[in-house]
Amino acid sequence: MIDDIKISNAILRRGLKELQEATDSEVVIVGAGPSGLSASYYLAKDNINVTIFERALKPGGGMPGGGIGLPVIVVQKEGLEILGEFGISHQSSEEKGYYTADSLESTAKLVAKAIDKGVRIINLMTVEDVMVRDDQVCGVVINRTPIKMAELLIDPLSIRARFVVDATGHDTEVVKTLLKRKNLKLNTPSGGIEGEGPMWAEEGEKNILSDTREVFPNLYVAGMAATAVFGSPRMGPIFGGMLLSGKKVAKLIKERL
Ligand code: 48F
Repeated sequence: MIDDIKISNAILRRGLKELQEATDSEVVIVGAGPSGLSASYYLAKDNINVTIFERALKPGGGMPGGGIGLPVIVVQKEGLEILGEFGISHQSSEEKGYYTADSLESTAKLVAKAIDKGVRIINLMTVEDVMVRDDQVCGVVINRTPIKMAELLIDPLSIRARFVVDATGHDTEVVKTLLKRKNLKLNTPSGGIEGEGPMWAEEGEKNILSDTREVFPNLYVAGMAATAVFGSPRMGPIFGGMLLSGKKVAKLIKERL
């Protein structure tokens, strides 16, 4: 016999337990796009307790949509090792030196491998603020996405984290919330967000690894958030840099844990 109330309780027990466990994470990654997923995997592979908060219903960010909705991404030679790590198949394109992968397979495998390693992905959860103590980021403030969408006046919850990664893409949402607080400046030339440059894939992909770094004590940027914060050009549907940026931010954080 199947009992409706037991179904409810099974959901509540596990869902609330996961959320409660997330309140004390070693690393919180904001955004489950390619850079956030890659970062989470490489951290969790070394047994680090990682939570990703993703605003949308489904993880993947800009990856599943490929280019103009065709389910294909391009990866350059430097990114192939990461495709191999995730078991993502790729083809050599007729455009020599460019490789293509199925964007849906890529997203699915990034998500699956991250979860296999123990990453907690909590969807429909918007990070709306950061916690700062002694001039250091020490956590994030979360609220349910539908509550934010409906603009309801409902208070959020706080999550402690040793390190936070802004992997929110073009919008650099975490960094923006930090800059709303008085007297806080980033470790960038202007002290703020430099702003993304116009499309130039070669330059953007060249800069992404040096752009991936700590921008405020205990707050790192990865992926397009790193590009936007440091003022490098955007690069469209080439994803090697996003995956490498995730791996790099994981390495930087691991060195400090
Ligand atoms: O945009 P997104 O895919 O970021 P990324 O990892 O990758 C960028 C590429 O997809 C592409 C590109 C490649 O050259 O240019 O754009 O840098 O994923 C960002 C994720 O963050 C979520 C958002 O829903 C998306 O899934 N997100 C954004 N703001 C918040 C958030 C927030 N405040 N709280 C939680 N999640």
